[in-house]
Amino acid sequence: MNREKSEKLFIEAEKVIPGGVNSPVRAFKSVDMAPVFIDRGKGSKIYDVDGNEYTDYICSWGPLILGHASPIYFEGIQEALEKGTSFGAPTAIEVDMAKLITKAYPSMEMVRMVSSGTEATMSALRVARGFTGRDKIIKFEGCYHGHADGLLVKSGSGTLTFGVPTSSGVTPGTARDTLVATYNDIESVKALFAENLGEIAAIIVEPVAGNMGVVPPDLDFMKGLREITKAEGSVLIFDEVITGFRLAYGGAQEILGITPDMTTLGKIIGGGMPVGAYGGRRDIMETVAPLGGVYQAGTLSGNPIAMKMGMNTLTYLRDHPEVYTELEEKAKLLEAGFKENIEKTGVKAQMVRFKGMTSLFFTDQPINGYQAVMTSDTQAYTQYFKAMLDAGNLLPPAQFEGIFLSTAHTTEDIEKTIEDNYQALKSLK
Ligand code: HOZ
Repeated sequence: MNREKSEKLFIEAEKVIPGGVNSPVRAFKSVDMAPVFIDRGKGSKIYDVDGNEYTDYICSWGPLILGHASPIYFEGIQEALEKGTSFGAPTAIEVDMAKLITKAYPSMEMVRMVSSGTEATMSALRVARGFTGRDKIIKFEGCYHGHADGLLVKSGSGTLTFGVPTSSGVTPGTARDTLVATYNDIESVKALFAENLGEIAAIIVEPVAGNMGVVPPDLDFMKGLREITKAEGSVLIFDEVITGFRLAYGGAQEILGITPDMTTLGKIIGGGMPVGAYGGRRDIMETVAPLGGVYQAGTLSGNPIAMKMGMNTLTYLRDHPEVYTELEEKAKLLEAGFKENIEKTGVKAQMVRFKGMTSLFFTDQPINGYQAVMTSDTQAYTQYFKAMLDAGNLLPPAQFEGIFLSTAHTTEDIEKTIEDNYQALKSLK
């Protein structure tokens, strides 16, 4: 495949943008090649600037649940643009959005819109600290909650890929308040509570881990988190930036049957525009300014164009619950095909699926947490990624990320990807 224009653009980009990209994983560094620069997308397909077509399994890292450039996202957008793009004053659609979210997530009695998932998690933690009057938080090794200082400690996603799970530039003082436990291991959480009695403001967790690749939760572990936070007066925060409106309309909390105190959302709720949200119990959210003393603000928070794209997506999902069975069926098809190929080729790999979320790890270890994930052979992933790209499949350019599907992915798309997967796995031997 000729990717000359992408390669040239990358050389130019590297001169003026750190690493040539505006978000590290996009640099394709861990798969040892120049990134593809995108021109456009339509449905399940994405086209690079050289005119190559790929079936897209990144889907903007989650937001595009209806595929690329679906007319559903754009309904009424022209009229909205003509009214004006930003007012710095409240608009009616923000009330509609808040009503829709609080109805879909009954644990969120009040919600505040922000402009990214990072802002949502950062703000939720500030609120949890303000509410409890405590400083420390617990997160899990390999879980990623955006790039706020206190959350870049033993983090996931790009930080795993680039070997910097704890970022430089995070002060020891900040890092000290972030305690790190082991995902799916409730004993590690109990030990931290025992050592820090009365000091822990919150636990923040991806209820289905998606940022070290997909790691399904152990239900008893998740229940354990609910019990211990309740008993200790700490706030349980579900980071549903990836899982919210993706696993089910009501997110992972609906599927697991666990009610967190606070939830963070992003990605799908913006329909492809930069949007995040945090919310939770009324008594907790009433601490947010101007009602309470926890300050959080934003010029583009609740932006009317972003709200319109988000509402278009969410109302579609609300009115078409079959989307979720459809996505799960597609993920099952991918899972079955990849598993058969692993068996046939004898490559050491694990295909993991939770509802509509999947990951392929190059390891012989069953995937039950961070330790198992980290046994993956990233060299094998690199080779595999390149073979899949050349065959017309855009996968996440890093081992420790999830595969994203959309309603636009057809059975034919997936069947072709399964065949390409077979050839790619075979070429690894
Ligand atoms: N943090 C995202 C992956 N989990 C990557 C975001 C992006 O590069 O667009």
